[in-house]
Amino acid sequence: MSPRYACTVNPNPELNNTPELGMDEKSLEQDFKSYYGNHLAQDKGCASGHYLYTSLALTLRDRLFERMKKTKMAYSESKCKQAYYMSMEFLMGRAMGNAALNLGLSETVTKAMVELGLDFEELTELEHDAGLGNGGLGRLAACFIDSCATLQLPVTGYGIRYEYGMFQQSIENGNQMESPDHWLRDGNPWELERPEYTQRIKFGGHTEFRKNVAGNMSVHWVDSNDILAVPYDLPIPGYQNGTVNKLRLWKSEATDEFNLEDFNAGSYTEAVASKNAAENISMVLYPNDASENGKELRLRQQYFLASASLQDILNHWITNNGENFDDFAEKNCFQLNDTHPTVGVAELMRLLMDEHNMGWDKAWTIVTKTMAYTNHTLLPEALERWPVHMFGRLLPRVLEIIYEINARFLSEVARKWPGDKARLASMSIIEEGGQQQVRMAHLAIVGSFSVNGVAALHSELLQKGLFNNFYQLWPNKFNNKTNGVTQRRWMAWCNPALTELVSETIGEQWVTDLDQLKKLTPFANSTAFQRKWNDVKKANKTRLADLVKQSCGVTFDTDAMFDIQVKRIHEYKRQLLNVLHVIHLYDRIKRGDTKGIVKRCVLFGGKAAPGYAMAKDIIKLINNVANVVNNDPDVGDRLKVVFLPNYQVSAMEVICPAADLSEQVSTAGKEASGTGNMKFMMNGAVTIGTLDGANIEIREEAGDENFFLFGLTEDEVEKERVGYNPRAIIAKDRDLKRVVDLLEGGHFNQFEPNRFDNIINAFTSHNDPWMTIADFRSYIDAQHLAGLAYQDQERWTAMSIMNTATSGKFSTDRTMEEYNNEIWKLEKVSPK
Ligand code: 26Q
Repeated sequence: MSPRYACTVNPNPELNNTPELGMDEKSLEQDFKSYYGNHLAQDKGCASGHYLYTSLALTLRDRLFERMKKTKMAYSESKCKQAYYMSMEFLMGRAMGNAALNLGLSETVTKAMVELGLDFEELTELEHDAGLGNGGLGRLAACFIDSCATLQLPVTGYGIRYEYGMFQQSIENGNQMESPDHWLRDGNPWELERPEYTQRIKFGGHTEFRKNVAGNMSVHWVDSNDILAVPYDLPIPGYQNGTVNKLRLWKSEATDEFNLEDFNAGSYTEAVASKNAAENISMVLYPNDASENGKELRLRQQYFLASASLQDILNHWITNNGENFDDFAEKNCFQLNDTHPTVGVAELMRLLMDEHNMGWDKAWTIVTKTMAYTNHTLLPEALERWPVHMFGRLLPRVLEIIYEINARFLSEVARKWPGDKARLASMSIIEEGGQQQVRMAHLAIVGSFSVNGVAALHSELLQKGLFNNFYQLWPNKFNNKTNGVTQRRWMAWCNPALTELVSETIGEQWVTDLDQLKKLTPFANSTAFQRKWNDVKKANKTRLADLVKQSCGVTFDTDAMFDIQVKRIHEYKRQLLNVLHVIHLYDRIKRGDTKGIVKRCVLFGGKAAPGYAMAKDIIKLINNVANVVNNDPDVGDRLKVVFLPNYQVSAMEVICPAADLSEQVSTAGKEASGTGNMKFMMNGAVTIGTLDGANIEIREEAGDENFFLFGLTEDEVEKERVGYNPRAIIAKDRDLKRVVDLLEGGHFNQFEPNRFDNIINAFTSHNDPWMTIADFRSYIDAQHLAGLAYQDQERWTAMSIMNTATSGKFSTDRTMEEYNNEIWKLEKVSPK
């Protein structure tokens, strides 16, 4: 433990009797003024919004920490089992609106601010997004911990406090530009540094085997380069229930004994400068949403997270139980968010054996009773692998343990399938041949008692395909947990007008029991209710149109259908298919074939991994097509297209309430679940989608008549691959032929010859893994039907209402109940 802030006996118990904070308008106003004038020392000379924002944030934060202490006390007094959500990403977005909502202070704060001549909503917009994640997986972690706090489940999040989050995206001449997101520059009022819980993390060095006086062998990891992990806690409030859980994020720091050699050789400055290497570890989030394999810094980050978190949890255990670990597995559970923190399987073995003198079998029993693994991808190329030589150089002791885990595991496989060498090789944690690699997914499955996918189809495909060997060995480990999103942020906070309408119609219970939305069903065809519903949608569309005007300079007509695809840019997500449809509409308008065409505003948004050339080409194509379409007088306001730069959580809060049509068009079998699809559905958008990921369950809930289905099924995709000939399909489809001719003729790249050749080559290839052309016709037809449906206002509004009404399943409250009932088995604890 760090000598900094070492705990001493508190001499005065009075200090622990903090007076309770007021929750009324006057108290908030008073605290606000005190923070503004005293803590931040503002006077009439300044009018920076930053200080106003910070004053309110600190006022709310006090009330969160007050409840966080009580929650911690309740957990510790009840000695309850606890779960830890370990994730390299927590895509939190902004905290202020959520804090006010969950503290039950939305109205009070709004009024208090009015008293001070301020606008609460405007203040919330001054907050920088906490962009500590890439996309779905990171935002899922944020929704999960929100729901856990609301359900009063004792769950703590563990992650990394990146100095730089997801990069900021801007568009120059149609191209994505990246710039660093220094989100902590202006300070972060929501976090609390906890140096007294600092942990020490080892890297490098080597191992030594020693015999003690009793003749027992012990292993020592020596000559390592250590760094420190300093925790910062963020409060995670439940919805108006007194519970505030915590998210603990680790920052790396140098130890003070860094580079003693340099130091003693008189190189004081060089020694101090080498602090940099240590502090690098938590410097930046890797901006890839599919794996970028083999980067040493990334492995350092993963081990840093796993080791710091496990040591923290073991220290806490020892404080309460001493070195007796008999009940440890009954009281603790680790949920691994993908394989990213999976080195923790071997690290927990190391800590128990090397630091706490436990034997292998006992330690292994603890590990395999406490670890649970969630998989988020079906793309084999996205499975994490680490070169053995790098692993061994960085984490020598951990690699030894992985070898031992593997040896014991392979002998179990050999017992079940004697002589089956091929199976042994394919299941081994170590991949042989060429350069040896550690397969992290195999380590996760072997070390966990539970392995889950994130939607029904995804979990089924894991069992049938990717992990079939493991499924045959341990069928009972495998299960499904369909994703969700929190309706507090994704409806109550981001769509206040809809919230008011829904609550006045069916009551407020849906905020913590989303199935209540079913009660909207009888209103789906009511003229009066439809009118109100449309007014809400219209106001939300106006808000988005303002944002689009401001960021892209394009005017969106709010009578038009808002057709939206926002998500990371990836070939499997097929933004390209959407662009082909846009070009098709443009072509029809140009040739005067406008029958049945509805006015559309098409919006794209999303970031491409900086090294993913094809994804960046797709962004360029979208922008070039937008440029041509938006500036063609023949098109007018029939069709508008924009690429909204810098898509992030706070942008989605404006986008999803305004959507009419939600584009979920991935190649079947490739999108594990999707969660944007759920946010759109909740806010009354109708989905056009393939039978992929959670779309399947969305359609089951909404009903076929409230969903525009198209495309090959996962089975059909695999069959179509044989003899797939996109050129033949293009030749036979006149609409498609015209679209491809426009592209090949350079219509969208007049001054940049060959700019889109890579894209054209990709979708016309026999080996196109994403089968874009195979789904074109069925997509165009479904789009046409969606357009016709939109023209029938009443029908469309009923579809919209029915989507919201049937979205109950997609609350993370339901997801978390399932994790808890089937994996964690925690009891709910409420603070006094
Ligand atoms: C791995 C190694 C090195 C660098 C980066 C990575 C990395 C980082 C992020 C790999 C993957 C991710 C993120 C994956 C992700 O967001 N997956 C999505 O997870 C959602 C929540 O379950 C699903 O809804 C989506 O279908 C899935 O694509």
